[in-house]
Amino acid sequence: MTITITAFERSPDGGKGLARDTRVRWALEEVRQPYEVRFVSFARMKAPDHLAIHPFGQIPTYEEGSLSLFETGSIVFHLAEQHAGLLPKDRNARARAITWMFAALNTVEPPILELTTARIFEADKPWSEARLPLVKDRVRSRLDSLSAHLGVADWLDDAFSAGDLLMVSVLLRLRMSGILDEYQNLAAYVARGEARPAYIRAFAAQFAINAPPG
Ligand code: GTB
Repeated sequence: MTITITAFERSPDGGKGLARDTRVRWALEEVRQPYEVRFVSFARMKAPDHLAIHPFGQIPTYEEGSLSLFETGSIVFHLAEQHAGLLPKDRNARARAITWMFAALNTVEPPILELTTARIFEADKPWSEARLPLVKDRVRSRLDSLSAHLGVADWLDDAFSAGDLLMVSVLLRLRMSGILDEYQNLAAYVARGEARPAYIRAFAAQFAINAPPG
């Protein structure tokens, strides 16, 4: 059955892979599932036909036959359940990998999103300069713990899993801020994720659409 995802008609990041369709593309590549992409404009995202599959009017979405999903965590989990390659077979290892998926989205991603908001959307506010160090420290607090857990390991829990896919995707957003490079093992962890052939294919696919001309 054909899988169709949605992505920005033109991503504001110009192909840096920061929009959330990249993590879904990455998961699809890890499990070797072909997919099609329906590109949507910001206006189209708020139109009734898109709202019918994404109540919050966002990308990405996932359609496969009569199933339509939104939320990258749910989409990656669905793929990991349906196909081998993203979740271990052992029951406990599988539960731990799922725990890391939640940790990436519920514990690590929120302060990173807050930093993006502070750096980009609130930069012109009179209180922005005073607030930024507090926001950065909340990110560092999460990274201190994550870095201590990872130590010298390659992945969060033995073999690469959907937990790593989401964690790397979340951490990637920090690169521009310079904070990721304060943590040598986390910077290497992200680079390890980006070096996976499946990530390289996913990145190239979104880059081909979003790269600035020339
Ligand atoms: N929790 C949801 C999920 O994980 O699926 C969040 C989905 C989401 O935030 N989607 C964003 C969106 O559709 C795109 S990724 N925004 C439009 C809207 O809300 O109206 C967020 C994003 C946007 C732009 C960049 N960028 O240019 O760097 C990076 C990330």
